[in-house]
Amino acid sequence: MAEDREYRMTTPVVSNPTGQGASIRTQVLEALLSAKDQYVSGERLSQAAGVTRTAVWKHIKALQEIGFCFDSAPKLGYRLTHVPDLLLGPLLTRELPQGAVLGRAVHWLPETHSTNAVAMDLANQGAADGTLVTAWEQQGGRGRRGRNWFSPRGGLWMSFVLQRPLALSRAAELTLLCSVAVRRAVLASCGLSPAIKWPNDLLLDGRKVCGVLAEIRSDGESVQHAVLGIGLNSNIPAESFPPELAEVATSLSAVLQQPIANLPLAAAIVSELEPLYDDLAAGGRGFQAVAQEWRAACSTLGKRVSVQLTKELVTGEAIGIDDHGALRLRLDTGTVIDIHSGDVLF
Ligand code: BT5
Repeated sequence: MAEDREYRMTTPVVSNPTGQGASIRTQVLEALLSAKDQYVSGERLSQAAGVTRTAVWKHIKALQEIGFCFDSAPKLGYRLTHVPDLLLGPLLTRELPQGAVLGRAVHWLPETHSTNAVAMDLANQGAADGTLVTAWEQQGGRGRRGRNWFSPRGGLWMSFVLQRPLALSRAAELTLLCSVAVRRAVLASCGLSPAIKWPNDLLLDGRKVCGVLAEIRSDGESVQHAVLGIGLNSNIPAESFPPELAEVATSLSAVLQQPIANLPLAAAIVSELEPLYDDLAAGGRGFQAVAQEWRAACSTLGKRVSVQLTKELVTGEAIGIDDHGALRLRLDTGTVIDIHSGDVLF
């Protein structure tokens, strides 16, 4: 029974994405997917997954609970007739470019507190570079500075474990590169062109559609490992945002007035992010290489803005961004300051 717990809807918080249940589910699913629309016998499934036929049946039931549909026939076994648009490893991997590092291991959780928290645990345990944690919904999705991230079913909630060595001075570029990657993916997949608000917001019609949260573990000089979290409101009906977000948040489906397929969108994000991460981790140009594109999309530059720092609010003109992503602000006194972390208020 233990293996079923991982994807039972009523399970409160799943903290073991690498558990046995997940790997059996992957094997059962892969055997069914590779048979295309042919039947696979219970016997073959039980051999493929190394479990009893009763255990296979339980996994089939659990897969049904999350939206898979099957035909089953007494002598023939099971045949997949419908695959849900969920970021499960066997489904996402099929969409990824061959040899992609990002997403080479995928842990999908029906519900969790925060994919960033799970990914950081895995990173601390030595999970491979590129390991991806995704969830159907998060109960404690987190933003920067302890803020909450509203994460119901329908959105893309993804956190990558990044293990390649990186100088601490370059860590801020991760967020900026990620915004560029998501923006490109949204443009290619949905034809929408979000604006970038420094440092980590993507906006559509002035409302936030995506946020990025990079968290790092560092020895003071270099990044030991990082978790790069992406929260993209793909399929969230406008009316389901809570009152405090109703005026400031939006989703791709709300703007386009049609559902969005999450699997190809997630694959597009990975395809865009991979070369940018490669370049940064190899000590390449990093943010500099995409700075022009970033600036062209940025809604912060050239504006008079107030920036909330940890302890004070500063106001001035946003005149630029440096090579590592700091926001350059000309204060009303004429002094120019570089801001590494803060919240822009228009
Ligand atoms: C962010 O923080 O924008 C980073 C959000 C990162 C979320 C992802 S989801 C996958 C991964 N796992 C996690 O636990 N987190 C990451 P920040 O700039 O601090 O913005 C937070 C603010 O955005 C909140 O205070 C709200 O005002 C607003 N907000 C919360 N949920 C939102 C949503 N779904 N859509 C738009 N705005 C939202």
